[in-house]
Amino acid sequence: MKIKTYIILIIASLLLFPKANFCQDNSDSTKFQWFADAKLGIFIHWGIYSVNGIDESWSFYNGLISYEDYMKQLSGFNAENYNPKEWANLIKESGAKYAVITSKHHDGVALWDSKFSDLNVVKKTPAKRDLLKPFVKALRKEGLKTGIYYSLLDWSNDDYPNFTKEKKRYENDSIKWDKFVKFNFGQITEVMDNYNPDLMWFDGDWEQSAEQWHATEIRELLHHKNSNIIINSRLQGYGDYATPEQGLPIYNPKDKLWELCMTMNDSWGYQPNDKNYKTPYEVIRIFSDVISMGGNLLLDISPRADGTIPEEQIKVLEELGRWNKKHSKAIFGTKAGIPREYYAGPSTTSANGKILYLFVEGNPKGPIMLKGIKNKVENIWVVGKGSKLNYDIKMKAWWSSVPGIVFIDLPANLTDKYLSIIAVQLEGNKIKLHEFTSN
Ligand code: H79
Repeated sequence: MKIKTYIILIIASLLLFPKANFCQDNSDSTKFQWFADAKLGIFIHWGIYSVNGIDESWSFYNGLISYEDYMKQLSGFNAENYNPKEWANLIKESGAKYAVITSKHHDGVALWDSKFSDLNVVKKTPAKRDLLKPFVKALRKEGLKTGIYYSLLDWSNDDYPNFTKEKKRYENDSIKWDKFVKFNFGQITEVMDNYNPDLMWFDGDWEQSAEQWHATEIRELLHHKNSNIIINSRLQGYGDYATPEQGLPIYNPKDKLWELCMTMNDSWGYQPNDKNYKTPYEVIRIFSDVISMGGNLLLDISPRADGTIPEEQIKVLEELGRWNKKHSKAIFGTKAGIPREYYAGPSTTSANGKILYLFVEGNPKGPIMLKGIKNKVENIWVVGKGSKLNYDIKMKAWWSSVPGIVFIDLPANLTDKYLSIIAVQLEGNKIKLHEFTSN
């Protein structure tokens, strides 16, 4: 092929695939290790919307309340019972390895004393202090990683084009837009300088393009401040990991880092009328599916305006913590499990590839079935309990390469209150799956 043809091909491919979906640099995998091992993070939506108990920012955007009335909530946001040490301790006890807190939602109300806008809790609410600083300190003391949520869009800022669903401030005004971009860079820099987060969780990117946000420069700024920072996907293609919201993937989104963010009821912020809480079992069952597919769960809590956490949410975190503690080996630091064709339930594999963890729902009447595993079984036991289990290998024909079916006997007293986990130790250090086409 002539050089000219090569050049044309390269240019054509650059035009067709202008950027990778994610910017994650795989050569730097150690940087992402803590995140891949963490499995559970706690999301915190705390803002003035907790005063009336209404939708965070969206309530005025969608016209459920006027902007003026929404902002009246500023006077009720007092944080008078806020105990960041207790928050961090509760998060630690849940088994989570990181937390992500809203520093500023789409309503533009910052939880720190921003030089770039007076619309912050220090200047405009009776809380009168930086609410992020003591929490970040408490997280670090507990050995937890710090994530900061920051909304790229700001519906309160006069230089930002969008105000509500019905009303835009302007269509094309490059002077105003440039002012807004400067403001955004100012606040992002403040967040980085004040809290040096391990993880930056952007939101609201959908309203503008990567070019308009100056996404590459935002990414560079973050890396300049902290070369180890991890960035979620909501930077118009310039983040590190996928961020599904409220939607549990059906199939394993293989070969990429991902994190499902999910509410405990149906609201991100505190809404006392919303009683549609997932039960501890449901949360644990969803969490099991997430880690079975190699992802993380970012589970939301929503403190009240005074800084207390609703009892229903504390209960879920405590139950989750109890279950995580008992089964920690099968959860933290593991990798995705095997496909459902091999075991009809969630599963994970140990980092060294020697142990397969099978999650057992309910109280099965008979033995559980594992098929298509070529490795020899060395040992089987109940995680968190230690009791060894008997098993039979059936259908193993000496002349066939098809592995036998492993039937594992479960004791009557097996069941955890939520999900039990069975460890299957295998020979070798890599699980070898048989492809079931034919023998
Ligand atoms: O902070 C919480 C929510 O307030 C915020 N993200 C979580 C963590 C959030 N809510 N909705 N969304 C993010 C996604 C919004 C999508 C929509 Fe649209 C915006 C639906 C309609 C307008 C994007 C643009 C999808 C369709 C058009």
